[in-house]
Amino acid sequence: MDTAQRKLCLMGDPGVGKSTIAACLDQIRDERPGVSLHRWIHAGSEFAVWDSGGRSLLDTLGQTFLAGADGYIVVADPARGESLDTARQLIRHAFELAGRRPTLLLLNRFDGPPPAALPTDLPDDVEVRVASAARCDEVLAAITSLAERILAR
Ligand SMILES: Nc1nc2c(ncn2[C@@H]2O[C@H](COP(=O)(O)OP(=O)(O)OP(=O)(O)O)[C@@H](O)[C@H]2O)c(=O)[nH]1
Ligand SMILES: [Mg+2]
Repeated sequence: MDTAQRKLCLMGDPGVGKSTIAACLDQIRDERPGVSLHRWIHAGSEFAVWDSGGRSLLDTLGQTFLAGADGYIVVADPARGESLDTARQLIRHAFELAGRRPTLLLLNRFDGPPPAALPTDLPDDVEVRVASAARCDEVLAAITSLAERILAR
């Protein structure tokens, strides 16, 4: 068992499906105002997933929330264009404030068809995946891929 705990920060506009995604990982281990912590074990390594539920964009970018992050999971709803703009902004600011880290941009398709086009012009460290938050198999595949990039660093 790897004793180091990795921190993943889960961010995105209100209602894009962050908590639904987090619920695929494990039960909530800790709940504080504006943040829920989930614990997830992958390949013998422990990940703490910080869900920024109910926070404003600015709060999410607070130093405490982002401090020590090993990776970012940024969620957007491709049917809500502004949530993609927020996602790009969050990625840019997180890289500036807490450092460039492996990042998953998860497009939650809300059970609809996959988006016609995936966003481009994203930094190298960002992997874009389409998944329905209601389907944990897709979510887990996307987060596993992120975890493996973190563990390989
Ligand atoms: N059908 C369907 N509903 C979804 C999906 N993802 C999220 N929802 C629903 O959309 C609503 C918002 O999802 P949440 O997971 O609470 O979104 P959130 O990003 O955590 O929202 P905040 O914490 O308010 O920022 C809930 O009612 C979910 O059940 C999905 O893939 N399919
Ligand atoms: Mg939430």
